[in-house]
Amino acid sequence: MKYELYYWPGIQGRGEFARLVLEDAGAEYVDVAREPGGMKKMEAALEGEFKQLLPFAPPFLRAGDVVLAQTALITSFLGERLGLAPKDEQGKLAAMTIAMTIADLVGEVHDTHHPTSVEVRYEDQKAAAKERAAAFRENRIPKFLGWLESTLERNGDVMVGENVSYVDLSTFQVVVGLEYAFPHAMNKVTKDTPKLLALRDRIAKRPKLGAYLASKRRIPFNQQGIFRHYKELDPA
Ligand SMILES: N[C@@H](CCC(=O)N[C@@H](CS)C(=O)NCC(=O)O)C(=O)O
Repeated sequence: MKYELYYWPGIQGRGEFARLVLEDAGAEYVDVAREPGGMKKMEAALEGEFKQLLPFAPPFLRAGDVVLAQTALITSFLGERLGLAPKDEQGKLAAMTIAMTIADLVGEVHDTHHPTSVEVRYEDQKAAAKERAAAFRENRIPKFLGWLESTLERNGDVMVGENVSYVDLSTFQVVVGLEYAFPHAMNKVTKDTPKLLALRDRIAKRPKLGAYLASKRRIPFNQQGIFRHYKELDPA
């Protein structure tokens, strides 16, 4: 099976959550929009090329005859197929629940730099962004990270079940993304999340994932993605 991932070519963004599962599992995949002519293929899909589904927005995935979208669903689908998901019903549902909560967190990260409108650039909504980011730093980062830490404390060394799953990879990504975007705010909070930091470090050292993170395939964080660093949104 050769998977086709469709996502914006210049950013990690939400597509990265899917890339991490594919890379950690050593799956064969094409990052379609990063290939020559790939943007046109992605646009065609967004205009209705696939009979199975009209995706609203990237990321979306084609796996043979199957097409699906929504980051949490894509990672769960891939995790279950590629041996990176719990096998029992409660475990599968717990994993999906955590993945969807991480998707909520990612949405809130996005809204710190785009609080008013998705279409308008950050520079034109800076005042609202400052207010939104302050509330995010003060209340939401501690609440979300505290919850991720408690989930780990309850379960052990991984987020769900006994083995590393796609949820651990997504947890890694959201932690490193937040550390890039909000280093000062994160410094305050991660003193109280030792298990989360240990998980981050263990995931980064996984052989296939570590090789991916060190490769050119891993797009560096930048100011077009979801996790952006603006000094004024993360004062010391
Ligand atoms: N809930 C969706 C959100 C998808 C989404 O917002 N994708 C962004 C890129 S990260 C996009 O291209 N949005 C275009 C739009 O919303 O018009 C998910 O988690 O995958």
